Amino acid sequence: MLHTQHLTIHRKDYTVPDYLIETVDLTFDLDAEQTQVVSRLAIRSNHDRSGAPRPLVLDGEELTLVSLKLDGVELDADRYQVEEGRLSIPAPPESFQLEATTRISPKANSALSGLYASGSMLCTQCEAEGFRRITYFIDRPDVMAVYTVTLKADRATCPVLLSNGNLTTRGDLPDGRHFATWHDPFKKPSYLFALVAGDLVHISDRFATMSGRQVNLEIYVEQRNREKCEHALRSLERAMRWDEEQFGREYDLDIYMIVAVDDFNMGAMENKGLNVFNSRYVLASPQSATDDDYHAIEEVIGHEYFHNWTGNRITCRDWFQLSLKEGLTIFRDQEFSADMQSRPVKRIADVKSLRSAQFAEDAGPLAHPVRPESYLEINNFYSMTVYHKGGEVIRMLRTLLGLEAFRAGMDLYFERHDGQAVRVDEFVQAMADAGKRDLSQFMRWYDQAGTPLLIVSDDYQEQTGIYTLTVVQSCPPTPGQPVKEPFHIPLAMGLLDREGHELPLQLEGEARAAGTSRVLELREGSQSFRFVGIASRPVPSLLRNFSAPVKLEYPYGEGDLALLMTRDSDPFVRWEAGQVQAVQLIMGLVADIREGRALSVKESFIDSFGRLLADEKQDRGFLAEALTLPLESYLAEQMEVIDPSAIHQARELVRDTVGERLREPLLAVREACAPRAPYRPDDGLAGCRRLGNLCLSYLMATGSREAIGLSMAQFESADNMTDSLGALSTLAGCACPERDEALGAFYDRWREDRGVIDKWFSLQATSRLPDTLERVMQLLEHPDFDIRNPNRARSLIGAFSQGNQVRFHEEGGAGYRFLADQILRLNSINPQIAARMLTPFSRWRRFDVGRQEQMKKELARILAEPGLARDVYELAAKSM
Ligand code: 0A1
Ligand code: ZN
Repeated sequence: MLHTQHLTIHRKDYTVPDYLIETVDLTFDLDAEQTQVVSRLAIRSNHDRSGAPRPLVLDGEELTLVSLKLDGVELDADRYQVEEGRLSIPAPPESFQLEATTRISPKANSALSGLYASGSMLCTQCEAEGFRRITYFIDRPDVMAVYTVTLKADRATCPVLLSNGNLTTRGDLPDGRHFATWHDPFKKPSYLFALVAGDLVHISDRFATMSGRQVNLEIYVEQRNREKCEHALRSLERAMRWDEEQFGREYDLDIYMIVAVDDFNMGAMENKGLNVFNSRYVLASPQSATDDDYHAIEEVIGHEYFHNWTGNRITCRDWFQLSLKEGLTIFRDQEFSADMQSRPVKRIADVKSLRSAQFAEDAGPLAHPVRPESYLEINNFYSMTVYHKGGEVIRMLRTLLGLEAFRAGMDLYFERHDGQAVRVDEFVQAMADAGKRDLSQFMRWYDQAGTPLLIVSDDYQEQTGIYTLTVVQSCPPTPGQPVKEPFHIPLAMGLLDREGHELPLQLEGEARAAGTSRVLELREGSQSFRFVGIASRPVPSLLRNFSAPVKLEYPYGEGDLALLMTRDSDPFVRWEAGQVQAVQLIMGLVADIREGRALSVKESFIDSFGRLLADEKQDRGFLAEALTLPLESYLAEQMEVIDPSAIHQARELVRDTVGERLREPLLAVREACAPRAPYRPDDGLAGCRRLGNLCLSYLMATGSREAIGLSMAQFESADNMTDSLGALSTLAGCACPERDEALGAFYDRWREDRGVIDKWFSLQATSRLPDTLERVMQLLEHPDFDIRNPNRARSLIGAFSQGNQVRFHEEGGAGYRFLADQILRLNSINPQIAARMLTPFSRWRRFDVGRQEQMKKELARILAEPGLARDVYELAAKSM
């Protein structure tokens, strides 16, 4: 049972707010030590006043109240109550102005929620419930108001003063201070409020929207980062154009600002007209950023921009609807990235991350529906499920409706709900109306947790030419949901004959075939589909483009997989067939290791790997994905009881064997991928670099002097971070003298660059060498380690515990003790980050009894801590 001191919030308890706030006028006297906030709210009653008026209850945390006036008159102390968390006025008038003056301390705010200091600047983070740490307010997303904000600060240290909307006036004040006033004409919920003050420089450009309006685009950074914003700016322009072209959505203010801050809990925040970004998703230079960094920046810039319509113009009625904006915006940013890069490679990357992180979440004690039923701390629900499974749910809607009806559904949603705070239901209804479809069963995707399993079997009758596919769906129990109803699932598929030709797909009763790829709609526990006119037993190509977030089982033979891998028209299925082969091989070896049998890697695997490697026609980026073995974390998901060391040993054996047996082709492909010209991030060669580095990593798996020499040479000569890091990561995993030499040189070169030093910490934390934990502990003492900086904490503690399965789960439990110690340190500094670090402990049930006991012991130690933050308490208690 969960503790009573923490209140559980239930979705079913939603009621409309008793009061609404129409306008908000804020004046900030900014100072890092102590900031004064004067708030003037125009409030009106929103309940039936024929009976007694209801109390006005305002949220407020860590605020010092200086004065409170109602319609200009100071309120006597007996007319209101202040307790931790809220301020109430028992019987206010029907409509009135409330003026509250409060004091806050940005510098003391290490939780990075509300107004806080990052380096020399002041900035805010209000989602989900940070606004109440700035001033008293009805801090919920269905209270939408028009904001006018005046910022006052010291002119010398804070020349730049920014808030949402348009700048209306600015000027000087006595004592070396100055002010700026901003007005945002769009009604918005408090979580979208933002301010930034500091000594910043900006780069800018003009953007002409599709209707011809001019918009100023401005990216603000600290002086030393001025040269690193170009890519972010171009990404923003691409995102703006893309949203116009794909969704007909135009930007709506005269200015769009992005500010990069070094201390930030998440990736970035979509505040209206003033995005605040974790600097890692803004700053890039060709020498210091990898190809992946460039792509991630483009994606996150797109994500926050797309929120302007899916999140800001139409927002969430309550936080249970979070996926309304997040799932939809993830889907939009994935599509944007797919259009900017390679669509198949992007889809594969997204599926990999969904499977390794979201499927694991869905299979554990923290499993929750895309639209949860209850929470203690909403910050804990910014989860893989709400975001990425939520994105897959939108994708399924598009698959079911088709492109045209889906677009019509989006248009209808914008038309109906612009300016409103709505539920997921309103979105799905717009889709149902535009597509003329009944989506009531589809809603189960929002309400039932767990990853459905599809068991597919088939039957072929030569005499009749009928091929029958039978699909049985089920979904395992999850906390609070022992029994599941069948989902409405789009299963995209095709059939291949033995030569690999795609067969026309005609279901019994249909007049003619409908192409060679189609979407079967599953709605029942068990369903059969009868295809006619099939001349010989086909190989089914299933779940094309990963058309649903499900697990699928079909008894493929080795020949079937080889056929799909080389001949299927769908790149995802081609990639997946290779992964299934690799999983089968590695899991076979895991069994051999556990049974003490002799180990050898099947010839046929090396042969097919070699053939793929030699295939010059394949896109390089796709080939790199196809030749990458499944992650240890994904392999772990395939085991009843996870054996991290056997998984690691088996996977390493395969890598070593490939490196040994395919030495020559690996050398040749790497050579062919070697740079011919100076690096440019947009030279279209990212796939080539990935493949070259992958070849190097296979060669390095053998530990040969030759490979170490190649790695060192690449490390020393690389003119870009992708190749430098590609080499260094292999060296960081190598028990050779070059390891410390290279790590030392890298540090010396990059010590002034925070983003790169984060990578330096991560590389060491994810090294598979046996001394890694010892190293990590030493790195905690490194002068550059700062647990208060979320990126740095993640780069060491997070990377080790979430990216190094074999070393974290090492027998003896030292990794667990280390993590629990760090979580307890973080608990009092930054509860959100502390809570996110708990994930590995939530998986304890999947391990052997010894590890279970050790992990539970650490969870108990965390739970016994006095003053545990709600964020940490919720996840630790639910994990137990
Ligand atoms: N809405 C942002 C994510 C975000 C959520 C919470 C934050 O602070 C607790 C910060 C950012 C997005 O989806 O990008
Ligand atoms: Zn988002």
